[in-house]
Amino acid sequence: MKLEQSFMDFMLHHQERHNRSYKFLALLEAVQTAAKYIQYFYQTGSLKNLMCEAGFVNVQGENVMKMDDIADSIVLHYLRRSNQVIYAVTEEEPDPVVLNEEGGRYFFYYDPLDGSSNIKHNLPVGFMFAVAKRNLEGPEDGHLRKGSELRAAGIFLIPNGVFTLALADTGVFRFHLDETMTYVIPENSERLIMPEDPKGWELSFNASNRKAFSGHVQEWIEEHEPQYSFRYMGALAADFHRLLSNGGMFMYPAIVNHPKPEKNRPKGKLRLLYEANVAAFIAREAGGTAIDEEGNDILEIEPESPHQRTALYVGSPPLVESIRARLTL
Ligand code: FDP
Repeated sequence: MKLEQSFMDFMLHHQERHNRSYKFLALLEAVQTAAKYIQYFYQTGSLKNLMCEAGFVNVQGENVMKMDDIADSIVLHYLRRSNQVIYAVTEEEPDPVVLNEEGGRYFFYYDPLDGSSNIKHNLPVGFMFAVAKRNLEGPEDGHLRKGSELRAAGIFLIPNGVFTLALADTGVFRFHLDETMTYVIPENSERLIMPEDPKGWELSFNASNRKAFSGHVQEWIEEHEPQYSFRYMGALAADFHRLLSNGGMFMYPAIVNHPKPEKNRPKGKLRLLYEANVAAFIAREAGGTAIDEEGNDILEIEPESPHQRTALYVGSPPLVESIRARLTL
């Protein structure tokens, strides 16, 4: 009989080895419980008529799906129960949700169900999150944290049952949901490092947008695309998941040449705090890197608002550096 190590056991040992508090464990216990409930609702959603629009739009003007709403309520419920979170920034609420201002230790930034267009097809979506810590030395001013100050970030791929977790200065680990609904780490798993060998590298972007990218980006794509396979699932959580294993680059460039100018997105589409930073932080811990349209490191962008958008180029350093050189010409 083969018994795998559970995620919580893995974390318990990690916290003990590094002399860390158990408060982070309490937070992650809440987070993984929420992910399992989301997984359950997602898997059974088609039978309960949940994979459709909820009938209202969110702060970003996007149609909210019933599953987005359910996933958000689940996450907020368990974060509140944990008592560990000062406030949470969620894609679904205009303002940060205050949870435990006095006693909380962490800031939690999340997208409860990234990749909404996949929902009605039952295709992969992701619960993406990032964690920063209260200032323990002095008074806490509650400002939004930049990516380089994060302590952890993770993606639950739903309904595939794979959980990727990056811990600051420690690395990236993958856990799989087993038959008992426990996240476990397969025996002899090593920390995940993006492959340096370009043989399996892939490019990932929405190809229908390519003529709307800047001239520099279009030129770069024309020069480089013949060397790589192209993959795009339409959910950052899923596309980035694949990229992390295979290497290459995921990009969602700024849209600056759209035939309908009102559809331009000069600041990019993805949200800095709970999409771009999550991918960038995980990439950093796996040996990768990430930049925005101006060539700035994603993790060094000082957030100005909870739902701030950014362009994103994330992946294997040689590819990201080569497009950085082009973007900063
Ligand atoms: P979605 O709009 O379906 O929620 O920012 C969210 C996101 O998905 C990402 O997950 C995904 O990478 C991107 O937007 C997809 O956008 P396009 O449909 O424009 O390709």
